[in-house]
Amino acid sequence: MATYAVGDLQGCLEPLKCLLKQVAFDPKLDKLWLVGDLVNRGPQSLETLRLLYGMRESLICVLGNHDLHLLAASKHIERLKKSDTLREIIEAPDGPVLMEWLRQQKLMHYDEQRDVAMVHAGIPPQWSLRRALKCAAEVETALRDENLLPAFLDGMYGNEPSKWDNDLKGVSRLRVITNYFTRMRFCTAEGKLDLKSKEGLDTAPPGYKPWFQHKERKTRGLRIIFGHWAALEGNIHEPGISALDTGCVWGGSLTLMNVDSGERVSCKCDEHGGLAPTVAPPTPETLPVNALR
Ligand SMILES: [Mn+2]
Repeated sequence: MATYAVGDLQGCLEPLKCLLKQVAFDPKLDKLWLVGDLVNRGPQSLETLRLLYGMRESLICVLGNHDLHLLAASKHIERLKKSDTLREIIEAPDGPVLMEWLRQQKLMHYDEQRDVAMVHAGIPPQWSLRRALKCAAEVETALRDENLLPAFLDGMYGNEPSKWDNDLKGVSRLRVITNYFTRMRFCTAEGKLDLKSKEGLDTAPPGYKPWFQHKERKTRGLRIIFGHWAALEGNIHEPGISALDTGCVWGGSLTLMNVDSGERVSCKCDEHGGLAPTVAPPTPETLPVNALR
């Protein structure tokens, strides 16, 4: 019985299957945590969702920006961008069931026993664990409520307000919460977001840092698992913080981590998010028949 967390799948079905096989994942015994961005950009978003839905009892899932974008695009197809590969889900006969399942997922998971949290992008430095869970619950409520959902999805896009304020109301309040949990990379110690920079740790705009590097961060000491930031390539050296997005859809790899031991395995992806061909072992040089005797 093991608990694993896997990085951003983005429709990379074959690399996911490769990882599950590597750890001999048993859905009856084991648990799989998903850091979000289950779909989009990769080659098999629909089939990935189908596989996950089939094993939903074994999953814990937080939503990423691409998952929320799918939900919004399913209501207004014109929201699809050229680079999106989500249409196959929206048009599939089982699309509504799959998206209904997605809508029930969380923005933040907290495992009390392990004292581990999982989010797609991060938790802003000025938020305590308690505050983060409360804010995640506000968005989760809007997602699950038929009456609140359309206004949330309509108002979800945009970079403002760039900073949390307790007095924010309505969709702008939900928007900044959603941006923290699903889009954040760099911010100030007070939680002012820069949503434009997407590259590595050393590319922070002046005055900004990766969200997890602020000394003042209130969740220091809490273990946090996150995805979203492919440019980190899974390499950060921040105690307790695990970055799992290793850029499967960008020719990197898909990474799975044992939540308790921290042990990682990965499967190499090709530049389209398929499984990279394994390098064949070198064949012994053809020997003359006599030499084999
Ligand atoms: Mn993302």
